[in-house]
Amino acid sequence: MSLIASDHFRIVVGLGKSGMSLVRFLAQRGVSFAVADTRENPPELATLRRDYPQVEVRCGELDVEFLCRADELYVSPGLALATPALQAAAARGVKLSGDIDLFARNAKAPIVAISGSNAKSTVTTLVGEMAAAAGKRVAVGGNLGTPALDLLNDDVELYVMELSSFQLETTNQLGAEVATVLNVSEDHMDRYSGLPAYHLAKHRIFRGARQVVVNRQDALTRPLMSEGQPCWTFGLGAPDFKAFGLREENGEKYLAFEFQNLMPVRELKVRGAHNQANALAALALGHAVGLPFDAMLQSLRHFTGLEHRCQWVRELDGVSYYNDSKATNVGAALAAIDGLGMDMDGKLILIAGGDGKGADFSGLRDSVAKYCRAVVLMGRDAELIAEAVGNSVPLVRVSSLDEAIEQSRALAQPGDAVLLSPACASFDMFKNYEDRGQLFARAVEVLA
Ligand code: UMA
Ligand code: ADP
Repeated sequence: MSLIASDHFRIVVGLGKSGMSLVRFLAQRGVSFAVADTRENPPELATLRRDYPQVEVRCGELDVEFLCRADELYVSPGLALATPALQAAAARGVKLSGDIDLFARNAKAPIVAISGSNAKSTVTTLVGEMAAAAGKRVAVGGNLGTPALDLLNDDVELYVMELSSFQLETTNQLGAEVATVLNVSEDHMDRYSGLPAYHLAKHRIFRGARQVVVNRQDALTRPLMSEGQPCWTFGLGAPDFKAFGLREENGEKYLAFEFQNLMPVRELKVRGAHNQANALAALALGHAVGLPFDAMLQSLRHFTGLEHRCQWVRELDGVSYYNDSKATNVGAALAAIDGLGMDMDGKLILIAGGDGKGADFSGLRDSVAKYCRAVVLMGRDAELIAEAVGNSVPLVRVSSLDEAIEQSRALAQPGDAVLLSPACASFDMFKNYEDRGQLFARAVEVLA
């Protein structure tokens, strides 16, 4: 049975990856729909024309009259619901929806739902690997990798979903088996009126959740309205009941659950306190859905981290180079600066800057003063960062990534590390964060 009314007309707004997954989903179920995108040449247009030539597509500025032909619009997470044409359609009674509610209504297996400002992809991947190690038929995706609707399959035993605030804005009832907001710090301030609006969007993940996982060190991760569900916690302090944390015994630090030590922290391959928090969060989520500890710990021992997240590239002249291109907001860059900084004897040469998405960079000031030898700034919002971090360390302005690497190399001393952790999106200078990270890694690899 398809859980979708067949007498309604729908329009998919946005023809990117999630839009195309909606097209496939609706077409397979014989639902009538059309497609709109504000771009003249959206990414999946050729695929749509090839595979579904009968579907009507409107490209370019959204036409409210056209949108109002629909009972319901499936809006891409990339488009703000505040877009005037969408609001005009909503005012005339058209429902604004997204792919995640549709996914949730059609998923037959329990859902592990993961949001947060940072660490979503890392924790989602880890829980997916833990479930696979436990022998579960697991599907992993959402904001990361495969769009939600493309994951639907009756054979799946567990869904592990990374969900962004953009996806959650249109999510009314997820009904996850366990849901978490890993942490909350400013991001996407070009789309939200402020932190409270962003926070509210993230918290929609808890709607209908049977269990929740909370970060003890971040009060903003607690559900706003508790429905009395079982609540597991994680944090870097020693754990108590229903809690995961770190415990030190005889000079050895352990990942621990309640009063049981699970595994020495030194067996983790990923570095930094933030990655220890991520391991604990993954354990809490996995435990909530009944994954056995031995399989989960085996996955943790093997996990070497994801590309572009504090990834070690090479050492040259006693200086390590790290690619943290995925640090597209201040919270992520801080985790890298603090995490690496407190773990090493030398100092950091930080390469930062790009499209700041309206962020307040002043949070970087103390960590830069404490752990950096210099900051190399590039990109559109370089001056905003310069103003925010002040004069505690030398600031060097550059106009390209190659120049940033050259200057960093000249500034670094043996024992230091060069860290690309921009605290900004990449779109002012690069295709995306992957492009930025790959160009950095390649340029560093060929340094002679
Ligand atoms: N756009 C338009 N007009 C449109 C539709 C989109 O100009 O009519 C532009 C917007 O600038 C938008 C961009 O195109 O930001 C991408 O929109 P899209 O509909 O082409 O996006 P998809 O390919 O469907 O990708 C979306 C998510 N993108 C965003 O939320 C911006 C992907 O997350 C996600 O993997 C994919 O759905 C599958 O679920 C990416 C992302 O950057 C990785 N997410 C943000 C993040 O992680 O910070 C939230
Ligand atoms: P997301 O999917 O939420 O963007 P990722 O796992 O891709 O998360 O990591 C994004 C960035 O956040 C990386 O730069 C990474 O180093 C940083 N990061 C990882 N874990 C944490 C954490 N627990 N707190 C803050 N930042 C983190």
